[in-house]
Amino acid sequence: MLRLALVACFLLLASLRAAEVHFKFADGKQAAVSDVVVSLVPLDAPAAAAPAPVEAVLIAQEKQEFLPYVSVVAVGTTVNFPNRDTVKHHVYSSSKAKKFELPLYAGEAREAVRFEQPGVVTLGCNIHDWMLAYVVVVATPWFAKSDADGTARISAPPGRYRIEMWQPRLAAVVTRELAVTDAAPAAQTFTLELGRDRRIRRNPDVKAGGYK
Ligand SMILES: [Cu+2]
Repeated sequence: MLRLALVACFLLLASLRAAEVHFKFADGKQAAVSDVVVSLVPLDAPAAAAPAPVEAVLIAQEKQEFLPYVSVVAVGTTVNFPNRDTVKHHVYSSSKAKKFELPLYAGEAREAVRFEQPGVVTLGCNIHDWMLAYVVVVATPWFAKSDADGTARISAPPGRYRIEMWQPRLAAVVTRELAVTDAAPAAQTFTLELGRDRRIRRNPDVKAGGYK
């Protein structure tokens, strides 16, 4: 009992020590950039072990699109791929960080997929060429994805970190260093040089996905 109380105290103190870092991402024209995966990799040893992911993540297929387009998960996370369409999908990835295949199926996928290696995993469907999504697997518990306003928040204990940023339209991962302190939330603003959107355009009457 005492031990439990001590652990609870420790966890409380640890959470109190976390500071929230605010991120804001824009492109060269000052437009907000969504779907930026940002993670903090501690530079001061010893790095805290990533807590075991508790929830399974869902990447659905809806209106013949993956939803969401970009996901970020910690190493060891299990992802389910429910098919909510009336047509069948054949989900696959041939990325180095995770090769897998869910042969043609309807409804719930037969098996969940566990992502064990850090890296960017590109998802496709063998039937629908335009279906494209990404799972970014990170080896740190401190990560987030920017929303439509181009903002993201991460709560992390004070210390020095390497910020890693990735977005489907970035040529490579962008890194910076950051010192997280107990002081007022630090706003981090980044201008990202984006390449073209690789998604295949569908019929503009189809109001699915985020085509621009
Ligand atoms: Cu499909």
